[in-house]
Amino acid sequence: MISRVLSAELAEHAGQRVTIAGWVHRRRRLKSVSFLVVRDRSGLAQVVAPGVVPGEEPGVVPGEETVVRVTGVVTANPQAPGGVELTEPEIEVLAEPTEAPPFDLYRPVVPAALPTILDHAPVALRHPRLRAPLEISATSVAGFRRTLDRLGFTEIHTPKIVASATESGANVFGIDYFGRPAYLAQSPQFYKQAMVGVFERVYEVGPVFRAEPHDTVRHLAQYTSLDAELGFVRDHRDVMAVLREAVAGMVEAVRGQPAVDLLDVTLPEVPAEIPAIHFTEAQRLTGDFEPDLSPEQERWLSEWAVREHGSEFLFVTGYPMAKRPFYTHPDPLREGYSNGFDLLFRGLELVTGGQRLHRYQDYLDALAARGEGIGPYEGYLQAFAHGMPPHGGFALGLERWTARLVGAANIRQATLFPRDLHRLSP
Ligand code: AMO
Repeated sequence: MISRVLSAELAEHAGQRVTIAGWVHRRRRLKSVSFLVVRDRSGLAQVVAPGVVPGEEPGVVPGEETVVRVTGVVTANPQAPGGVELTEPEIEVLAEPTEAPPFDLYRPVVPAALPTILDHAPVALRHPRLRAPLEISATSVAGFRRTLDRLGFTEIHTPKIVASATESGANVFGIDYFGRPAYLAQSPQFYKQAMVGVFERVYEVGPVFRAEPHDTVRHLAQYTSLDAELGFVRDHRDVMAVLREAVAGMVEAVRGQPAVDLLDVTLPEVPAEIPAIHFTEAQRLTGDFEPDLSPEQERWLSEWAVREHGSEFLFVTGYPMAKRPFYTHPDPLREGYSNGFDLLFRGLELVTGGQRLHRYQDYLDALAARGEGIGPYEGYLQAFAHGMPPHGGFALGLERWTARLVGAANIRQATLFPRDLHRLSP
């Protein structure tokens, strides 16, 4: 077995004969010399081969996206990536592409429009700038997990095939479950609450499904939800404090990551206390008194928070009960308003959360008030029948987070194989 050296480690092997492996990122054939840039998971390595010999087969130096193993001598060259290159190479082809890439993957900026990129995602994502948001997503999730682990949360994995809608009946995908109607989970909401009765503090990172009929730059039909739920809270403010820690942990996790530098991402500062305004105040500031905030209002409020508080994050608290799901806890001091909040980040709703009802009778009353029977909720209501502490939680949309972080205009630029109104493949 030949031990493989990664391109990022080459400099440590100066003077030695080593083997690298990866994809031909770029081939440049000149008369006197040919350059082969090999891409592996850690970056790029330059290989210098003899030039094109007249009459020789062009296939001697393999073309772009050929999978190769190259053995050569690590030689200093200040112009090469990492300051070294491989000379005197032996090149072995592991797999030859049967099709040319849809566009040149070696160009520093992607020479294609988003639909082309998405149509060719399995190969397009090999471009360092296209894969970078996904690296940032992965690290963000690691930071989320690390923070909540530190705070005594237990990670859970809940069913994605469920018997009832959790958020609203409108945007739920129905499925045929062995002849019975069922749904793809819009949220782990009911299960994360039930699990507060077991672990007190839980989180989940998983897919959720929304039959979103709108074709927008911020909605997907499947996205990754970063959910948390915790018991023994005073009210929603304890949930907001945990969310602040989770977001700060995500920012710290990505700090210094090569993908962050590559995309020139400006990381936000997470204030020790994120500014918060009441929903009615948000209405007054924006002069719009609709019972929900519009995307324009969210953008305006975000800019206001930067101006007034120097913060790219803003909590809006106390959303009207009428606009929140039945499990929402009302504000005991303000009729018609809730202990629910949203967190806005760079002009967009990033998180929804709040305090929940925790008494069994309150659930019966809330469902009755909405004209719903308890039938589909029987499993969920077990938790409350058997005693639940005051609790609350939140859900953060991972793709929205990454898109806002990297400044992507469209959420699909931060989504692996997006599912939307039109897209089911690749
Ligand atoms: P909500 O439905 O507001 O709340 O969703 C929470 C967060 O998920 C993201 N999000 C989406 N991202 C991409 N495409 C979509 N279609 C989409 N819909 C929502 C947003 C949003 O803030 N159960 C509650 C959460 C809770 O109270 O704990 C819920 O799911 O970033």
